[in-house]
Amino acid sequence: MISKSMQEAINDQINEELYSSYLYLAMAAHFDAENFSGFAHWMKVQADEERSHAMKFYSYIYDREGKVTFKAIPQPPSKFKSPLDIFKQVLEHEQKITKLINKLYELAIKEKDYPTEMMLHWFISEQVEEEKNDNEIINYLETLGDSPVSLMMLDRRLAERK
Ligand code: OFO
Repeated sequence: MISKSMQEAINDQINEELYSSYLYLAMAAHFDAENFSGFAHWMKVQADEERSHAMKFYSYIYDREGKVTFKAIPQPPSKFKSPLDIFKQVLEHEQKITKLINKLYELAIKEKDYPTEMMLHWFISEQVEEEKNDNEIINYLETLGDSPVSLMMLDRRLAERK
């Protein structure tokens, strides 16, 4: 059975994942409003992934005979700046999530909660992948600039995300 402290920490992480989903959906809504359908698609896929992260934690709590409790999800921003600025915001957000996942891992070590350590390995690798993806897009935007042509090219590329 999962400890009360670990259950609470994972419930807090579920809230963070759901907020991440909401944040990326807000970014998708911004890009759709700006007619960047590829950027919007990328953000919608990311929003779905974040919800699936929340659900991984949700299922894990029940696998360990715990209970999920939800807290309010904060309102995401509705005003955004340039695509480069938005992806820098995404990276910053993911770096915060990485720190939170690491904290959960530290708690698992402290409590000698080996199953939670194992479960978190997936999230630790996932954070490496997410930060890498964000950095690639930031590098593209910094190298090629934000001229209409380079933004259109990137929009087409991001539309291909599965
Ligand atoms: Fe964006 O990552 Fe979830 O955990």
